[in-house]
Amino acid sequence: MTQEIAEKVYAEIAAADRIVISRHIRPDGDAVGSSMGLRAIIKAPIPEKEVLYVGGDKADYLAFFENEDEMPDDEFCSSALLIILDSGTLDRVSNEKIGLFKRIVKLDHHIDDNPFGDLSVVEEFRTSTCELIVDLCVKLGGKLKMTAEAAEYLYIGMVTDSGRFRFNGTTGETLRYAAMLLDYGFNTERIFANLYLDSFENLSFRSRMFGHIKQTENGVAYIFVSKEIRESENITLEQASQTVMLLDSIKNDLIWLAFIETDDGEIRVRLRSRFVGIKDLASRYGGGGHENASGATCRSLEEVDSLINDADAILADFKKNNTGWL
Ligand SMILES: [Mn+2]
Repeated sequence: MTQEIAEKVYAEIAAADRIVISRHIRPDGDAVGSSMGLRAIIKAPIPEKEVLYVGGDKADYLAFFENEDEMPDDEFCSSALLIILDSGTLDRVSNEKIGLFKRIVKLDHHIDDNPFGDLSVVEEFRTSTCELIVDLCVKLGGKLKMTAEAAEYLYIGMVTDSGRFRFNGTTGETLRYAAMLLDYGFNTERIFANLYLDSFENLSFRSRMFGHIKQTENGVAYIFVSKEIRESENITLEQASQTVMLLDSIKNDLIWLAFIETDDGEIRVRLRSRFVGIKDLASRYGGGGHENASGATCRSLEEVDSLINDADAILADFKKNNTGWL
C-alpha cells in the first residue's frame, strides 16, 4: 500500500482509545494470524492501549496459537473502532455486535464485491492478509512495532494462505516479508508440526476415502460421499467436504470435484482446478466462486452425472487447445 494509505490506517488506530479486531467465521491461519499479529504490533509500542481480539468459532488446528479476548460489553463496543481482517463480506464477520461499533476499518485481500467500512484497504494481489499487515507495519516505520511473537503469528498466516508459498500470487515481496519475519527467530518446527500432523484416525478415514476416487476419460477426478458413507464414518458435512483435498495432486487431473450428499437429498459440490477455470461451470449449477475454487449444488444424481460430463467436456476442449498443463 502507499505511504498515504498506511498513514490513514494509522490515523484510525491512533484516534481510537479502544480497538476490537475481528476476522471471518470458520477461521483459517490467515484470519487468526493477522488478528493476533495486528493486536501485538499495535500494543507493542503502546501497551496501555485497549486492543482486543475477539475470535468466536474455532478451528482445532489453530488452537496451538490462537489466544482471544472476551467479547467486551455494549458500552465498550459503541465507543470502539472495529478492525475487520480477512473477510470480504460483512455477513462472514465473526462478531455478533458488529452493528454497535463507532467506526469500522476493513483490511483484506479478497475480491471486493461488497465494499464496507469507514476506511477500506483491499489488496487482492496479496496471497494473505498477514502480508498486508506486514506491509502496513513496514510502511509505518516505528509507529507499530514488530515483535518475535507477532512475527510468528503473521508468518503462520502467510505460510497457510499461500499454500506454503506455492500459490500463483506469491511474489518476491511475499518472500522478502517472510524472510524479515523469520529474522525475529521463532520455532518453525513447532509451527509445521502443528499444521501438518494428523491423527491416526483421520489418516485411516482418508485412506478409506481414497478408495472412492474415480476419474473421467479426460481427467476429471471426483469423489461422491453419500449420506450412507457419512453416517457409517460418522463425519460432518464439513469433514466430508474436506475430501476434495484428496484429489488435488493427481497428474493430468486438472479438475477435481467432491459431491457431498446432505440429509435432505441435495448434493453439495466443491469444484477445484489448476490451469483451467471452473467458475462458469459452477454458475451453471447454481453456484460460483473463483476460477480455481468454486461451489455448486446438484438436486439429483442425474445432475451429478451431467456436471461430471460437462467438466469432462471442458477439460477435453482445454487440453486440445492448450499446452504446458500437467
Ligand atoms: Mn486470507
